[in-house]
Amino acid sequence: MLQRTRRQTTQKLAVVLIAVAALVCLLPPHAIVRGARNGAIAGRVELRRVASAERRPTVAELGTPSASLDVSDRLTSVVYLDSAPRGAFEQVETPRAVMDQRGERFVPHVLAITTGTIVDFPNSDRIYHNVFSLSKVRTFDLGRYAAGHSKPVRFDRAGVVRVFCDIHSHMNAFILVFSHPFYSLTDNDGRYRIDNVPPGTYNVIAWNEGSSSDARPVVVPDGGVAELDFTLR
Ligand SMILES: [Cu+2]
Repeated sequence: MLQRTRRQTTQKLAVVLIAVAALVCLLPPHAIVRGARNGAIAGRVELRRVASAERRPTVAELGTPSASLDVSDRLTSVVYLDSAPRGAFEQVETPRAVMDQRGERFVPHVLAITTGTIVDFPNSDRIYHNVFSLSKVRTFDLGRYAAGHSKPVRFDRAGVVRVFCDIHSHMNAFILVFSHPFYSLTDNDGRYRIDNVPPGTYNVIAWNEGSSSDARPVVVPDGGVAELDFTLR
């Protein structure tokens, strides 16, 4: 009688343990830390080479609509996690983004997206453009199309895609494709903020106009904000 009760208790315990194990497996890894709240990484990117970018335009450049606007374009940096926390990224729908062709410029000059995103390239100018890229991450050539028309490109691989116009050599842009959503573009003051980061240690990189900083380690506290500033030369 006593033995049977003991056996039943053992069986019950086993069932409970299996149930707990199954529950733990179902939870995303960062949720295993009991009561852990997501935090953020925030700071500023200082560009040391802005001084040279702000030089006076040459006479030849004055007639070019892009010449005066390129400076502000070049101020946008992107700060991102070198690798994402496991299981933290689930994307249900296909995201869409837009890179416009306007005033003989690509708008925005820097676009950051996640893998699987479809980018539309509308032509908002009265002249023809021919958008193309020779980047290994995604090679494409959209051909020439008139105002009011648009063509889509899907980006399935992570990396940096350089975008050009075959007709106007001064037109260029960057598309940064990430395999996770932990990135942030800087604002006019160079400030960035990456939200919803599970607590943990990460390597963070700052990027501007094709050059990157070294990966810098940062510890995101439970529900807190880790401060991290960068200087790019
Ligand atoms: Cu063009």
